[in-house]
Amino acid sequence: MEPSVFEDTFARDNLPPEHEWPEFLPAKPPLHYSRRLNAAAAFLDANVARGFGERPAIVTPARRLSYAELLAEANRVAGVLRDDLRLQTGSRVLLHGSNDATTAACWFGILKAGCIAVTTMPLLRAKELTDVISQARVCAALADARLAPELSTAAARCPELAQIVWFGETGPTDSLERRAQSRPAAFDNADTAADDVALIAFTSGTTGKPKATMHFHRDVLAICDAFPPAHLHTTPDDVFCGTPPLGFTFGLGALLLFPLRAGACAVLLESAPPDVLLDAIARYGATICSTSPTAYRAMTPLASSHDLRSLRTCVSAGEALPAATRLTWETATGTRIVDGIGATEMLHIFISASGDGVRPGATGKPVPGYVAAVLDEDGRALPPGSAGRLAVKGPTGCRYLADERQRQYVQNGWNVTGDAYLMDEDGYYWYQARTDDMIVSSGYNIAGPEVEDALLVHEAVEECAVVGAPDDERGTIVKAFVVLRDGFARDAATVRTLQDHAKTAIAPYKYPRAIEFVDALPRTETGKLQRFKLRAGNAPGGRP
Ligand code: 3UK
Repeated sequence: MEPSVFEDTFARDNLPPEHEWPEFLPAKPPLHYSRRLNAAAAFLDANVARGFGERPAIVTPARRLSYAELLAEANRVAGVLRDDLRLQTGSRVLLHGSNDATTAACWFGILKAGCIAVTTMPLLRAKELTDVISQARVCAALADARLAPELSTAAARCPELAQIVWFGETGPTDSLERRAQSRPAAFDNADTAADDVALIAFTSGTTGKPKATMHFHRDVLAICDAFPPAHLHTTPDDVFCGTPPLGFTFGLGALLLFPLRAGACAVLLESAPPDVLLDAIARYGATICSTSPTAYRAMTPLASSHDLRSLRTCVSAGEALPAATRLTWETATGTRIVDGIGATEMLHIFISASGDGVRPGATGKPVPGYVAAVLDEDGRALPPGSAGRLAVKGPTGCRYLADERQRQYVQNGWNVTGDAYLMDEDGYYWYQARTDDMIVSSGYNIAGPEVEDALLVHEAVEECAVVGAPDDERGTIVKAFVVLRDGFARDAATVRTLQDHAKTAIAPYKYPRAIEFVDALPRTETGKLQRFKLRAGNAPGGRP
């Protein structure tokens, strides 16, 4: 490793030992970076230096910041951290805000000051914030004043968190805005090493203690120079928008880092339910939209009443994109979806497909710079056509902060994501299920998402989730939780209709022997189905 500039060595000290790291593939241009690198400079200083100062960097319903303005704002935040709060380089700074311009400026300011950004989602509760603060040994926080109740409760339990600076209109007089005003618009960026930690991101973990993943300055650039050039063909005229929070690395990359790396414009929306997102696409002339499969399903019936002519490409990630969801969206809007699997451990997307390379139902092929394999239980590569454990390596990879689970995720240099996948003869990767979501019923292996895809094409089905449920006779049966569209009855006749439909759409042994109608499906804040809650029988609004 390159000598670190960090005065506070907590992050480097708590990296896993190097023999537990994944293999990092030799960086090829454009993924080769100099040994000293402050990633924030590549997004802000570099764009201003190349004459983009007056171009729009961030647009929100309330504000519009040019690259020069965003650079000045980030520099002032960096000044507050270094000269006002007197933070050492290497200090972990909690960033707790929604998708807005201040949160974005703070993110860059933290990196510029040589501190480590611990970005969190606004909906986290005191308990979750307490875990994050204590695990990452957070020293200071920059937080939206509207989120004060939960964060203050957490802070009271965390002596290591010595300073909180609030931002937003309702903030107190020593708000971040006030402090920043008295700092200069220029800042001498910390001379970080390319392999100094820039970011600690927590997994949205559906079960167990959240895992803190660490990412270096070079990783922050590597994700921008891998997936977007290969599949988005970004230009400075692009306008990005979407829903994932900046506290989720899907959102950080797709809504902030990808646009700014390209000198393009990031539209940030605090919350974007389907009609708001569709409005925003029309209003800001968005060209690239990133959100979840669920959101595409919800937006499809509304699409025709919005002007979406500016839209060029859509990105779907977080969960598998069913072929039916892709088809109905593409038919309704004339815009193609780029599906991509990413993970917090990998920082962003590593398998994807776009344009004529898309095979509906498959995720795609490894993004240039990454390689993938499907492994058996003993870590041997399986031949095409067999389902097994997905393994990847590339310029980014998993380094948990002091966590035993490092040895589960990284095996023989591979990042093992916990997904069951199949590779076909042409090298396309097909998602099956989370490894622990595979259903074994009467000796058959059944992937819940395949049954979900089959049900989703039926007109009565709005959303559904399929899990294994205990059964006296068969051990485990396939059970579907279904949210019906308006106008369909929650009765035995509908159950039978859906079962008959499934039997014709997929091999009959996979049909859901049990169907329960529910009002909604349990999801994480990042939009993922919480199948474990359904297995435990905790569906919201369930009616037997
Ligand atoms: C699942 C997918 C099928 C898969 C993420 C893009 O989701 C992200 O990160 P998380 O750590 O979850 C990782 C897990 O989510 N998954 C994500 N995308 C897909 N499954 N098809 C997909 N397209 O189980 C994976 O292991 O929350 C996504 C960018 C950054 C991210 N952090």
